[in-house]
Amino acid sequence: MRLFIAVLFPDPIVDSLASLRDKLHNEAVSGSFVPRENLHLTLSFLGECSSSEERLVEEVLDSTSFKPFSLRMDRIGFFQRPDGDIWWVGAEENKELSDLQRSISSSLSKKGFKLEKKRFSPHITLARRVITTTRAGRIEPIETEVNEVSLMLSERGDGRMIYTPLYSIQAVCMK
Ligand code: 2AM
Repeated sequence: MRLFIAVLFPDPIVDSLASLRDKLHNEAVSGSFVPRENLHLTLSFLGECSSSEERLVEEVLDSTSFKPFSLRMDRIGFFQRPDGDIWWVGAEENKELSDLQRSISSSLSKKGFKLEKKRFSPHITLARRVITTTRAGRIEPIETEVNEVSLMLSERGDGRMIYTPLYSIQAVCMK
């Protein structure tokens, strides 16, 4: 099974992301646009895992503790690709998010997972293989609170990706 760890968003935030995706879609010549239910921010991509590895990931999440924090998405941009670019909404520099991502990655590495060494660049992918004249830039900020992290199953079905939450941890509120 193919797994990744992600932050999912409440409906009103997904609505804002989906409307940015729709605007991009309207302006684009072509592209593959992420379905509304698949919009998420990846913290760690694990790739193909066995059931015992899945349990190890759950242990890692169980041992991860974080307080709720706010996250602000403030720009739209793209990663250049030869077959059309990957367009995303980017999050502002955020120490809580980076610390959370680092803590999960380091616990996964200690359990033997080989993770990609790429620098963490928090983003929500809106579309892939995009050909457009849209320009990258600032957006009306979208602000949300992160209080849950989910282990996600990624499957291909009916010609599209289906993402299913398998396990989640909640932020710990401390008074
Ligand atoms: P992306 O949105 O930038 O493509 C599920 O595939 C999630 O894992 C996506 O959010 C994807 O990021 C992320 N991911 C990171 N590395 C990946 C890889 N090597 N292959 C597929 N997905 C990857």
